[in-house]
Amino acid sequence: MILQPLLDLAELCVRRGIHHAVIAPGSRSAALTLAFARHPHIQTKVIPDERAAGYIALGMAQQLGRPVALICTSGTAALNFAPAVTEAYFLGVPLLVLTADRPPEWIHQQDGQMIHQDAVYGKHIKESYSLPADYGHVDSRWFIERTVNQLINSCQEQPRGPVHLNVPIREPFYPKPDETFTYGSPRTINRVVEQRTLPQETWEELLGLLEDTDRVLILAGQQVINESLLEILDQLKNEFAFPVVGEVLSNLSGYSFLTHPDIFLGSTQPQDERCPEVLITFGDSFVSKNLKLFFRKYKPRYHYHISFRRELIDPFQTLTQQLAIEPEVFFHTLLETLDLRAFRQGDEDRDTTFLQSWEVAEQKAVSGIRHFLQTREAFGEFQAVAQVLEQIPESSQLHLANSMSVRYANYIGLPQRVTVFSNRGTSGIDGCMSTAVGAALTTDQLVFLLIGDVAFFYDRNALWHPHVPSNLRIILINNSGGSIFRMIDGPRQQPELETYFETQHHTTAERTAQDAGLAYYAISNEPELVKALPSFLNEDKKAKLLEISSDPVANQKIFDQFKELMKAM
Ligand SMILES: Cc1ncc(C[n+]2csc(CCOP(=O)(O)OP(=O)(O)O)c2C)c(N)n1
Ligand SMILES: [Mg+2]
Repeated sequence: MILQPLLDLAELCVRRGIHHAVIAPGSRSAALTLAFARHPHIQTKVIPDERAAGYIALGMAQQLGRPVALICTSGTAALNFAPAVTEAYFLGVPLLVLTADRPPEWIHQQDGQMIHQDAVYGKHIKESYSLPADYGHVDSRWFIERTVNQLINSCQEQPRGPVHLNVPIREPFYPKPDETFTYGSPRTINRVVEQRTLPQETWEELLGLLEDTDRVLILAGQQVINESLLEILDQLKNEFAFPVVGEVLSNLSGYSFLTHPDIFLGSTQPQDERCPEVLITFGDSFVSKNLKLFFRKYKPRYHYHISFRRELIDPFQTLTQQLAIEPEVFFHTLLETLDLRAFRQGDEDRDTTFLQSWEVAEQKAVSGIRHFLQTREAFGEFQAVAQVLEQIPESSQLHLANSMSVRYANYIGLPQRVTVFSNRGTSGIDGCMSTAVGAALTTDQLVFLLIGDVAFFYDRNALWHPHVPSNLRIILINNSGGSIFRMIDGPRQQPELETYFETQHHTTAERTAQDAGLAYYAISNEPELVKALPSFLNEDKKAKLLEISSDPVANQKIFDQFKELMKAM
C-alpha cells in the first residue's frame, strides 16, 4: 500500500501503549482512519462533531492516564479540535492529535477544506510537526517514525499535554477492495527522563524554615490524589499540625481535611490568626476568589509551589520557590525527614493553635451551610444540588461543569469518596458534557455530570453518536440561562442582563434526552426530587438525565443570602 507509513504509524502507537482513538469522519483522513480502525489492538470511537470528539478524547485520556489518538480530516475540522487541545494544554492531559491535510502546494488554489494547518494550535500545544507530503523516500519514513516517537514521548513527559502531527495525504485515499493491511514493525524510541529529586540545600533550607514556625499550611489545587499521598498528608496534619486545605476539585473529600475554604475565607472579620508563615501548594488552579484574595491579603513569608511547569505559577503573588518534583515524592521525603528529626530531638509538644484556628473555621462553615440550606423556604437549585450530591454513591465520579455547577459543589462539598473532575484548564463551558462522556466511556464507575443549561445545550453533540455510555448520569440545572451573571457584581446591575449576559431561553432537555436514548426525569420542587432520586441514582445499565428546573430570581435571592452568611463567618 502506498500509505504504508500510516499503517506503521498506527502500529507504532500500539507499541507505545496507545490503544484508543477518537475519529471524526472525512475523506482526506481515510487512510489514517482505516489504519486505526482496522488495527486489532485499537479501540475506536467515531464522533461526528470535532469539538465534541476532542473533549471526549480528553475525558478518555484523563481516565487512562495515557494518550488517546484524535483524528480528523483537513480544513476547519482541525480548528474544531482547538478548544479541547487548549483545555488539554492547560490541564496537562496527553493527546496525540493527527490532522489530515492536503499537500501544501494546494493552498489558495480554490480547493476545498484547505487551510493553514501547519502549527495550527499555536501556543496551545506542547509540540507540533507537519510531515512531508511524499512518503516514498526512505528518509521520509525515517522522519515519520522518529517524529511520532518524539511526540508520544513529549505528551507523556511532565508537564503532560497535547501534541500535534499534521499529515498531508495525496490521493488515492482508499485501499483497493481486495487490499489487505499488513502492519509493519516500526522502531520504538523511548526517552528516559531522570527521576527528579531536590538538592540537599533546598531541603535544608525548607526544613530550617519549618522548624522555626508553627504556621505551616499545605494547600492543594485541582488534582486527583492517590490514596498513598492522602495518607502522607493525613500524617503531616496529625503529627506536625499542618492544616491541609483544598477545594472540592482537590479531591481531599472523605478525609479529615479542610475542604470549605471558599466559605470561611470570604469572611469580612479579621483573619490574621490564619495567616501562614510557610505555604506549600501543589496541584492546578483554584475556583474560589475568596481563597485567592485571602492569600493575596494575608501573604505567607515563604511560598513553595510544587509543579513541573516551566512557567512560574504565582496566583497569590507570593511565590518564593517552585519545586519540579512529584508531589508524592516531595511529601513522602518531607514526612520521613520531619519524623527523623522529631525522633532525634525527642517528642516536643507541637503548638496546634494555628491548626485549630483553621479547623474551627471549617467546622463553622460546614454547620453554617448545612443550616442555611435546611432553613430555606423557597425551593432553589442550591438546595436541590446539595440533596443530589449528598446521595451520590461512594466510588463514583463527579464531573463539574463550569459556571455555578462547580461553585455550588465547592460550597457544599462532598462527605463521601467521589473522584471529582472539571475542565478548569481554561474554564470553558463548551466541552463539559463531552469530557464526562469520554470519561464514562473509559471507566466502569458511575459518572455523574452536574451542568447548567447553557453549557448543556451548547455541547449537545456530546450525545450525538452511537456510543452514549450506560454509566452516564447527567444532573442538569435548568435556570433558563446563564445564571452566574445574575449572581456576580457587574452584569447583574446592567439593564442588559437578561438579553446580553444571561441569554434567557425556555428550552428543556426532554427531546435531547429522547434523541439520545436517555432515561429522563424532570423535577421542579422538592417532593418531585425526592421521588425521582432513587431511580435516577441506581445502577441500572441505562444513561439518565435529571433536569432540575427552578426560578432564576428565587435562586439569586437565595445566593445573595448565602453571600451574607459567608461575610459574617
Ligand atoms: C466557551 C465559553 N463561552 C463563554 C463562556 C462564558 N460563560 C461563563 S458561564 C456562562 C453561562 C453558563 O450558563 P449555564 O451553563 O446555564 O450555567 P449557570 O450560570 O446557569 O450556572 C458563560 C456564557 C465560557 N466560560 N466558555
Ligand atoms: Mg443556567
